[in-house]
Amino acid sequence: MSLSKEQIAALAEHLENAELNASAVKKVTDDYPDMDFRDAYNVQYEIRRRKEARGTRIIGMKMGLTSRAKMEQMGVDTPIYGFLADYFERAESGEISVKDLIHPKVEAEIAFVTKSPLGGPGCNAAQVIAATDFIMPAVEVIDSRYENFRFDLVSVIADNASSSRFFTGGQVLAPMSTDMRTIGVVLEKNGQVMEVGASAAVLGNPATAIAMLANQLAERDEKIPAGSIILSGAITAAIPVEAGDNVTLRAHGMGSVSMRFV
Ligand code: 0L1
Ligand code: MG
Repeated sequence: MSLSKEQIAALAEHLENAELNASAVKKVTDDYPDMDFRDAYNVQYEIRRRKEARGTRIIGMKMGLTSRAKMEQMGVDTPIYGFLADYFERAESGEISVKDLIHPKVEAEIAFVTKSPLGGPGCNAAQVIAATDFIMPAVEVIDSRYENFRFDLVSVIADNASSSRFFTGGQVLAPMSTDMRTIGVVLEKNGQVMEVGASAAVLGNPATAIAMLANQLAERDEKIPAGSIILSGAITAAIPVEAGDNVTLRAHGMGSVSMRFV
């Protein structure tokens, strides 16, 4: 299917209003069951355009559904991407207001910060490592705009891959001297260990997820600019959070990132 410009604009407004008003909406495929991936990314890019037109800066990108477990859960074999707006970012040890969100969940990730542009097709993990300034631990707060976090792949792509907020912090590491496959993480909520994992859960190596992003963006004739922050995908399952919760991510050799939900 190929949605018209008017249909793309209407769906982008529908989803962005859901985000800004923190109110869940029905899936976009309920009205457009024949929408395809191209249509879905067109809606996502229209949401991005609306934000930029209001002065929001796009500071990076995220990869989603990068672990085998999450892909199997969704019945898909392709990771997806979304964009990170400036107001998604939160300072380490900061607070986050749940009233601005619908039903937030947190997941443990490794963030990459690039020092030179990365483009595909043919981008590989070695090129990602060469283009990366540093990596650091990150907690992504996902918040699907769809009721009960229920969606299909096309709907979640249109909804900017459930992006909403993220925290980075801890200790930065140089990519050249780090084995990015073996970073162990512990995700705690209110002092209790909720999830543990190793970074190889992300496509065998989180750098591979960044290469995949560069290759996917090449289909739209785009590159990852230098100075981008990129969330490489969840190492752990996502856990729900509510007001009063304290969350800490400990990443081996990279310190910790904490936050409080209010
Ligand atoms: O960051 C993620 O892996 C989430 C991608 C979208 C699917 C979801 O909301 O769980
Ligand atoms: Mg994520």
